[in-house]
Amino acid sequence: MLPKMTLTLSQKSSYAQDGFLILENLLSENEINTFLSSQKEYSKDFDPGLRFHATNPQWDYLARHPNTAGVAAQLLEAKPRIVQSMYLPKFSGQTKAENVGIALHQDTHYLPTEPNTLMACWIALTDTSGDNGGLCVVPDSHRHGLYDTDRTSSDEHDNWREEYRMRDRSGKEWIQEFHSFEIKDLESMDIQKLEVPRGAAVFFTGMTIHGSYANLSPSHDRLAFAIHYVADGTWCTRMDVQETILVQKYSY
Ligand SMILES: O=C(O)CCC(=O)C(=O)O
Repeated sequence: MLPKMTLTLSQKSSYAQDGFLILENLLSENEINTFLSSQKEYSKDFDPGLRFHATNPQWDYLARHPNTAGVAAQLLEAKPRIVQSMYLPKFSGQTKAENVGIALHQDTHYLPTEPNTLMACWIALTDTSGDNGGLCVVPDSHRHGLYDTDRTSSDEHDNWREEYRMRDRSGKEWIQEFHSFEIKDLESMDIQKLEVPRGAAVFFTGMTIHGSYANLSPSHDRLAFAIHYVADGTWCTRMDVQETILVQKYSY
């Protein structure tokens, strides 16, 4: 395991200003290979859900790692709680339809929390860029509230609809429908296609607009793993991810 990174003041202020921060060499080659080979036992159709870190040691390892949860603690200035984790592979050599991207969005739209401390750590497990469906962000988009949206219409992006059970702090429950959307009036020149090398990660706030396009590369897989955290004491309104896991050991 690589030693825990300590963020500089300039890294923290760049995260606060831009809404995201890229850090290189978070994971070692050995850690990446161990994770990827552990995934080979699952079939393509296996759905791990959003809380596989609660039962799978390799997912748990990445979600609690000093350079993921430890950095999240420093950015949140609080002990982090793991909300959800996702393995996000987009294999090369596929058609656009087989390999669509995730429409640009703000995570807070899908995962309301109170207070809003939601943040993400998106780890590149291969070299990623705009050429293989890498992560895109809109710098400084996190300071303008939730943007207006339209139902997803482009064939570039996954199209879905899902109903979730919700519960607020007072115990009130309801069902809420969520669906994929496009952010209205987004200028393509505002979208930054990031180059994130294998072993590096992008940390971004729940309000930062981000997403991706299809991997149209004939030969370069885009493999990524994302973990969403909140600060200890935060309430997650969606019931399917309400059982968050506290990572005790990192100071901030
Ligand atoms: O990996 C992607 O393409 C997008 C990931 C994402 O939306 C997230 O981590 O919240």
